[in-house]
Amino acid sequence: MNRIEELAAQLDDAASEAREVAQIDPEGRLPLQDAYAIQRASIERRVSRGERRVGVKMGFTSRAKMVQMGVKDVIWGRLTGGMLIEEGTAASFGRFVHPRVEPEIAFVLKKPLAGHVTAAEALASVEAVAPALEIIDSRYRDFKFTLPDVIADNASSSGFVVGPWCDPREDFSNLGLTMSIDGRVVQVGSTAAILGHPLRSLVAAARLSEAAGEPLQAGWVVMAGGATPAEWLRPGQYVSIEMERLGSAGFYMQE
Ligand code: OOG
Ligand code: MG
Repeated sequence: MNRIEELAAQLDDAASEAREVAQIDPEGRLPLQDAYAIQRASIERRVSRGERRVGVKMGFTSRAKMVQMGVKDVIWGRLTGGMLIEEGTAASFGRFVHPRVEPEIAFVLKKPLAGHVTAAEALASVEAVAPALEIIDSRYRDFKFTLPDVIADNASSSGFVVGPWCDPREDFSNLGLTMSIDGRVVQVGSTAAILGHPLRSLVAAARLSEAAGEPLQAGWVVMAGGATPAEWLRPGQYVSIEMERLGSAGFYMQE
């Protein structure tokens, strides 16, 4: 096994066993290309166990998230079917290391989308948009990482919940949203916090995934990134997002 595969195995094992590991690059010296190669190899391991690639997640697309985690660059990760938590169902707390949750907006594509595209081209490829929640769960001790660390760890992706799919002709550039835990509002924001317009996140996803040789496919989901800081999750909680016009989505964190 080469070094990239070794680190991919380490992170994949940590994720599947819900076990924390030490940072792999605490000084942040690893070239980003190598960090993405580790991510790719770790997802290949999941796919070889039978998980299906279902899309892409974007990270650090809002200032709130950049400030919370101390990272300034937009990153991306790979989504598999094993990460999907059906809306309204329960996820088992034991499957996570130290999970957090954040409110997002999701796209599902009706056409492939690749390379340098305009916002209008991106919109034309969208089948539907939905309010969504992402469960992030860094595999690193204390949820602490450098940019190469978090890229290698598939951008902390661990679970995602998608609400009702809505017509993308609805103007979703600046929709108010709240995230609630056990009925109490814990975060308030807007979809405009995501790069000024969530379509810009889809434009970036099209460019980055094509550059990695894995262009966005029809049927894939793209998670645009957290609109507010993330909140810690605890067993027994019910978490929901309520988004203006698009509706709501939620899940239970089971003991
Ligand atoms: C990294 C993932 C960032 C987002 O939506 O900005 C992310 C992390 O915060 O652990 O998912
Ligand atoms: Mg996120």
